[in-house]
Amino acid sequence: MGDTNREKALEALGGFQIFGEAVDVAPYGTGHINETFRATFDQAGTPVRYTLQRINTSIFKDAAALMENVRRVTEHSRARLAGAPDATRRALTLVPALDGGYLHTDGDGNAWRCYLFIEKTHTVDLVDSEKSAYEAARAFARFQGLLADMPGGRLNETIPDFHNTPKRYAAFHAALEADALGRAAGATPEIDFVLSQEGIAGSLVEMMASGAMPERPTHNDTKINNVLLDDATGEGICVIDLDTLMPGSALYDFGDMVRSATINVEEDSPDWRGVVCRPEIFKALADGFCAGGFLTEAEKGNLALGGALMTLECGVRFLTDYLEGDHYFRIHRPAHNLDRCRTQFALVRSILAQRDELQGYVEGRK
Ligand code: ADP
Ligand code: GN1
Ligand code: MG
Repeated sequence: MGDTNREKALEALGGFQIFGEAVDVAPYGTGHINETFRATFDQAGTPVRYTLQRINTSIFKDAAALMENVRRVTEHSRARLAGAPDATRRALTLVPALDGGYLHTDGDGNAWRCYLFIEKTHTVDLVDSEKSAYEAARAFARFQGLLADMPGGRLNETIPDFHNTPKRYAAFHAALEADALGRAAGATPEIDFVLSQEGIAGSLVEMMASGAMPERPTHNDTKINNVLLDDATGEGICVIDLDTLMPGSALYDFGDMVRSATINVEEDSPDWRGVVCRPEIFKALADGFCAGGFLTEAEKGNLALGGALMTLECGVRFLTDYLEGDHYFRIHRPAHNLDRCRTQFALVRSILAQRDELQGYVEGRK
């Protein structure tokens, strides 16, 4: 980490109601948008850890509206967990800023928030067992259950049209047309694949517009590493990364789990030619998510489609960003976004090739 980032993070910690002395601050996690740090404070001889995050406000344009969602959901979760001895491990706890709110804005206008660090948990980037997949999906289903009875009306839309796949296609077409960096010629197979799949892009938004698919408060970034798994038991105990809480579809949430968990390599692996959707992981996800007991027949009937669609959409977003010059997703090497879109498109192919079998499994469970 550059010293400047560390200094900025240390300075930002001073904006929160945390006591004791900061003894360590280091970048944490593998997210593409925000900056996450883990900070350790010495509190009268006891080390206490926190998660500090700088919100990317060029993407989340209204940090206050975002934090309002996070506050509502974390408070509601805590109320529902009341009495549980481990309630602070099962819901995120925001640390108040000095002004009593939950957002600290530094002198440069950066927006920061801070959570208690939940100890003795881990996350997985690449799922290594059916149990982890089941546990993560079960945790997201429980989270859906929590959101369902949250008072106070609709959540704020932190990124409008976030999972509107046709609009993602429109942005892709604009980027292709502009080809600002002359990168399109080097991405012909990927561009052709995107064009070949445009027929399914509108399926979910159409079902939602017709009322066939219900709108729900959803997480919208159900990447598998956004669930904390208990170190001792492997149980999915806490859903994190709440920036994209918004009204949406359960299929967005299930679909992004399929995208991030059934793949057999890391999201940015150059080995995209060997990418497959692991059916046993899909089945574990379906078991865990359906255990929530809230899905309608229309939702259950489209779980495999949701997986294909969310994976396609994410690939389209990576490719669009590549064509536009990598201004959205943080990259760590040239053509990183091109590698990312390749794994996604290979996964879409594999999901679609197995679609009947995957969906057949869900029908068999009904
Ligand atoms: P990003 O937007 O960068 O993905 P996350 O909120 O997902 O941000 O945090 C990044 C990583 O930090 C997570 O994958 C998880 O490993 C860890 N993490 C985040 N919040 C906590 C927390 N409160 N307790 C423990 N670990 C956390
Ligand atoms: C981003 O920040 P992170 O890594 O949790 C993105 C998701 C993508 C994901 C792909 C706000 O999530 O939509 O699915 O990358 N988040 C945002 O890895 O765009
Ligand atoms: Mg995350």
